[in-house]
Amino acid sequence: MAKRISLTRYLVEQQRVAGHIPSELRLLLEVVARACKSISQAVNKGALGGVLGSAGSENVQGEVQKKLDIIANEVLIEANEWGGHLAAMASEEMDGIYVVPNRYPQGEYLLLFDPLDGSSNIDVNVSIGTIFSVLKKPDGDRGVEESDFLQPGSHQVAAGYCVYGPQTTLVLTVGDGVAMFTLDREQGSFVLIQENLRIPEDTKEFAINMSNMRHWDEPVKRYIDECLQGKEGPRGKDFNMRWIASMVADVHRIMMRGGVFMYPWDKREPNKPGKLRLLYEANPMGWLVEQAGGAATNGRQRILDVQPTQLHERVSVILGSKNEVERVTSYHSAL
Ligand code: AHM
Ligand code: MG
Repeated sequence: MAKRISLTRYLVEQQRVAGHIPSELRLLLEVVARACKSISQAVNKGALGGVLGSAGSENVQGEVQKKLDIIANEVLIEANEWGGHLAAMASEEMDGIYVVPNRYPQGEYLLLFDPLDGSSNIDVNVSIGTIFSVLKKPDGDRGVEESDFLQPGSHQVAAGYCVYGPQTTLVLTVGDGVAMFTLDREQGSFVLIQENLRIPEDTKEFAINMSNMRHWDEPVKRYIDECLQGKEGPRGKDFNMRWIASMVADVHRIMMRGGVFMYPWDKREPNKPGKLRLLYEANPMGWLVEQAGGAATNGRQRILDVQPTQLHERVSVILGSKNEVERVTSYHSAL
């Protein structure tokens, strides 16, 4: 029987053999994975666990919070606050940062997350997930501040997501390619399925919410219009479309078989750069995609180079198969 490599062993090897991660970061990632297992269990129980439906509250972005948004947020906070590896956390579901309480030792890392991405899919039993990003606190000697989180994505030291779908799958990078693990429910551990995930450079599949078409900018309209013309159009090939409305599930499909994902700026709220959040959605996904040989831009700039100015800042997102992302990006500069 083929040797099974657990997440724990993979991380120990990353630390010991490859020297990619210090032990504190390894522990942090183990704790995040453990929290994802708990969230996966809650998701699986669904109505039987009383976890479906609205929590009757709104987050800082004015979105209605689902019970599972709050549960997942609490699971991640409780799992991570006492281990001594973190200084603070930030989440889509919390207005400000969560500083590790004084009763626990403070570490040097910052953890950012979207605890339950794809919230609109929770109650209809469609794939959802957790997205996370790890940064280092810039100055080790003073107390942590919100501005410490405002680092470009290129500073991330680890990033990943966990999809709660037909399988629970964790996808991770520490800057040395992308590895994928599936949760073995009987054993209670994540098992390595594939190392060095590669996204094909070309694709015939795009993911975008087509109902927003009338609000898009010209470059995005042009790209999608050319895809829709299929074999008879300038691209000379037919395209397929998928939109799950869970970024985590759409990105996972792209990790597996390629494609381009877009949530671009649009005219509905011209002052907002887009719908998705830079620090805990676009940056971790952008880095994972780049680590798998793909590309991620906001149409004008590499996402990982965007200098954040706010914790919950939004950004236009175009990511996935390299050649397609470059094409959409070139249409922006052609204007
Ligand atoms: P969420 O983090 O509140 O779930 O919102 C982000 C989600 C993404 O996962 C997904 O790509 C997008 O919102 C879907 O938006 P829409 O409903 O406009 O298609
Ligand atoms: Mg989200």
